[in-house]
Amino acid sequence: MKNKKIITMQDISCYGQCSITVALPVLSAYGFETAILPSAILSTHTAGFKDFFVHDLSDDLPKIIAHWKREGIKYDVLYSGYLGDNRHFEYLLYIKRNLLNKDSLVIVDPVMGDHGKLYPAFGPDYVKHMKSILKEADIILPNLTEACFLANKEYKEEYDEAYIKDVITSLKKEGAKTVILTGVSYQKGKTGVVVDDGKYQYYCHDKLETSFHGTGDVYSSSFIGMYLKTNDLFYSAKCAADFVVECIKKTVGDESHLYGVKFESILADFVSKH
Ligand code: PXL
Repeated sequence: MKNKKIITMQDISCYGQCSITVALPVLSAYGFETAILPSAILSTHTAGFKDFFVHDLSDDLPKIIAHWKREGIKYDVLYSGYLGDNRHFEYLLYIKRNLLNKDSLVIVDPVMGDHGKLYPAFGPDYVKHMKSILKEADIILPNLTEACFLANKEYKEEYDEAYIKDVITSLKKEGAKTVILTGVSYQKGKTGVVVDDGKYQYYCHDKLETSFHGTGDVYSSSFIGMYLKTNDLFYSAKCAADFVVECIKKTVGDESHLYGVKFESILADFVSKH
């Protein structure tokens, strides 16, 4: 799957190591050309910072997309993350229908929340819109919070495999095809990722005590880079989890760095070894 051209739709959080400032370096390190459709520009991400500045780009996006259409620009992979406005779902559909090459891939990270709660910018209406695009994606990459909102299931801190399988079944009823569900923990000190493309597989790894913002974006971007490189779903899901763990290890202990993970210094080495 070499030479695939990616378009990623998500915000630019100028500071904070998430969304586009993570996706671009990670996907470049895997060797993939990545264009951006920035949904909004924020001074920082919205979790953990107060009084952040937001400039919504919803009115501008149709002009960017229309120009691409006039130029005949096409992409092989559409990767969406934090969107931020209900209109962005229409734009995503338009790109899928008009600006993708044959045999393209649509990957949706339904970024909406964490730890059982939606992020501050989102409410039930946003969840409804996100639900409506599940059937458009080849692969979705929710964390457990997002999966529960999308599947209309109660979010639990403790659960068993039957609960996770029930959440996945409900996501599939909503139209999801391949589900990669992160943050699935069946025992203390461990967490992992479930990959379900018809076959259920689970990769379990150590859970580090400290959690950092933006690790979902590091996960999704490195999953996509690895998947485009290897075409191996489970291996890519596993490698992305290992990479996030390495990034967290690298960041723990630096009290001045609580907003994102320090992925930069270990990225090239990780990519070259896998
Ligand atoms: O990492 C997800 C994310 C991306 N972009 C913005 C966010 C968040 C999570 O809070 O606020 C603006």
